[in-house]
Amino acid sequence: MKTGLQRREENIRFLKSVSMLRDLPSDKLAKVADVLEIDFFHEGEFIIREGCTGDTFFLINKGEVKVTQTVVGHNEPQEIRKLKRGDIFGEKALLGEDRRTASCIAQPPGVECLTIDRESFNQLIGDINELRNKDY
Ligand code: 6JR
Repeated sequence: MKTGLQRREENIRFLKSVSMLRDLPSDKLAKVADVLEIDFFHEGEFIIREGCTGDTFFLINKGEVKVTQTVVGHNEPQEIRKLKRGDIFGEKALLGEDRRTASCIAQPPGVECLTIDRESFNQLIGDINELRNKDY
């Protein structure tokens, strides 16, 4: 059984490995580590569905996520990229877009994410320029 302190230290180590968060001041990093929740998704599960509203920001701790988007002229949403450990997603609907811009689907054998809700996102990381200006 892990103690709260071990979990926090593990989270801080992970957060420092996420390039976009690396430069956060350590007091903010510690706060982020305190509010993180862990969430598991089975293979094939939609973590995010394009067009829905959303209040959650995701960091991938384990596994792979496929991103798909509706493209004019295609009946099926098209794969636009795959995301892996240390990558983030779900920032756009928290930064002004009112709807999810793409679908994010857990790949085999499943995905473990760390999540941050809208309120903590706004307080702690919503002003990171690299995140705000992320240009796909
Ligand atoms: N584009 C998440 C990953 C992309 C990508 C292009 C776009 C938008 P969300 O998918 O945040 O939920 O984190 O909207 O809260 O190439 N993602 N690759 N989004 N949007 C999203 C991102 C992640 C879905 C992408 C994404 C666009 C293109 C034109 C508006 C207009």
